[in-house]
Amino acid sequence: MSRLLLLLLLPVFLLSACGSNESWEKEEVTEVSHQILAEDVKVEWKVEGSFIQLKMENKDGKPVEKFKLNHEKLLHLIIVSKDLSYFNHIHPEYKGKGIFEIRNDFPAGGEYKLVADFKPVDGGSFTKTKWVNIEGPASEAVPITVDDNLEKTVDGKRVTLSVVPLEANKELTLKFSLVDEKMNQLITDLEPYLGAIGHVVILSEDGELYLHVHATEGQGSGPEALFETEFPKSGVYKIWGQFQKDDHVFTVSYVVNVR
Ligand SMILES: [Cu+2]
Repeated sequence: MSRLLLLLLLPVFLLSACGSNESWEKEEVTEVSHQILAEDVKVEWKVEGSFIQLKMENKDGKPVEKFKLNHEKLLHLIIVSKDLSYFNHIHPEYKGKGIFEIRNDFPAGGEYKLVADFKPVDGGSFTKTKWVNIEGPASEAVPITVDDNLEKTVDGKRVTLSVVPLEANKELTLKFSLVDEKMNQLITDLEPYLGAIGHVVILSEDGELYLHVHATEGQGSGPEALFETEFPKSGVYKIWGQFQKDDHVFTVSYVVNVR
């Protein structure tokens, strides 16, 4: 009797095992095909005078329409002049259908690098860049010189940067120490800027390498702000640190030579 039952049940077991395995495999496949890779997303850039438009498309030319909030914004746009003397960090408005728009007053004609950071739903953190030529009289290029002193004062705030170690291909920490110059006091009332203690952008001297920088989690409000990154190769880099205090965002920049 029991042998009969076993013979009857065996095919059922085999069938169900096989069936569930098949559907599991199918699920895997669908999930993989859902993931968007950076190379699958293309940005159509349109820059006319001060008007900037970005159109996010997939390989088939269809708009990529859904984005995740990343540091409180759907899209971060960094604009730098070719000599890296001009820097702006702005947030274009989402118009739907994969289109973002904003205006930016370029200070002079000439070449600028535009860097867009965004996260499509079903994708990772993507960075897309574009060199554009802005019409109009160009200003004279400011040569990039390596700072021998990483102490800068902006709007009455003295910000000292230390980078240890200042070497390529090593995980390193950027430490900004902030002092109120007038009061000669440590700044301990930094406000969160884009959901973090600050924002840091790094570009190589030629503007070609853009580094992702992450604020160390769980930091307070000063007087120190820590960030983690890694320089991909030796050379000269410009670093911009952005912080917020008294409702006002200020930017400090440094030029370093990475061994
Ligand atoms: Cu931003």
